[in-house]
Amino acid sequence: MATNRTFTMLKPDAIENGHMGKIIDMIINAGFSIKAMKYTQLSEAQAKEFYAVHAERPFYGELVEYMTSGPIVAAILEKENAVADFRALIGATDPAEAADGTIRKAYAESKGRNAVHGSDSDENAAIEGVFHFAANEIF
Ligand code: DAT
Ligand code: MG
Repeated sequence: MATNRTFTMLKPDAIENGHMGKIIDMIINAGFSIKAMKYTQLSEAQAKEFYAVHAERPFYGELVEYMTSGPIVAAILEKENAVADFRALIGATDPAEAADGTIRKAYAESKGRNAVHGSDSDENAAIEGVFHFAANEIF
C-alpha cells in the first residue's frame, strides 16, 4: 500500500448511535478518498489480533469485547499525508481531550468507546489494510 493511505474503522458505538453517515461525510469533506470499505463485524480472534499490541494493558479484555459487540465500518483512505492528517481529524483518544471539530469530539462516548480508529504509522496502515481487505477489494 502506498504511504499516502491510512486505515480506519467506525467503531460499534458510532454505528449504534447512528453516526455512520455523518462520520463518513466528515472524512470525505476533509479530503480523503475511499479506496476500500466494508460493513462487517469483528470476530473475537480478529479483534484480539488487531489489538495484540495492547494485550498486556488492563483494558484489553474490555476493548476486545466492545470491538466485537456490533458491526463496524472498515475502510482504507487516501490523501496526501494520510496518517497524520487522519489522526488530526479524529482527535485525541479520550474525547474529553479531543479538539473542537474532530470526529471524536463530536461523536465519541468515552476513551474506550471512541467512535473511530486511525492508524498510527504508514507501516501499521499497510498492515491493518491488508488485515481487513483482499487485494481485489482495494481500489
Ligand atoms: P488510539 O485509538 O487513539 O490510537 P490507542 O492506540 O492508545 O489509542 O488505544 C487503542 C484503543 O484502546 C483506544 O482507541 C481505546 C482503547 N483504550 C486506550 N486506552 C484506554 C484506556 N485507558 N481505557 C479504556 N480503553 C482504552
Ligand atoms: Mg492506536
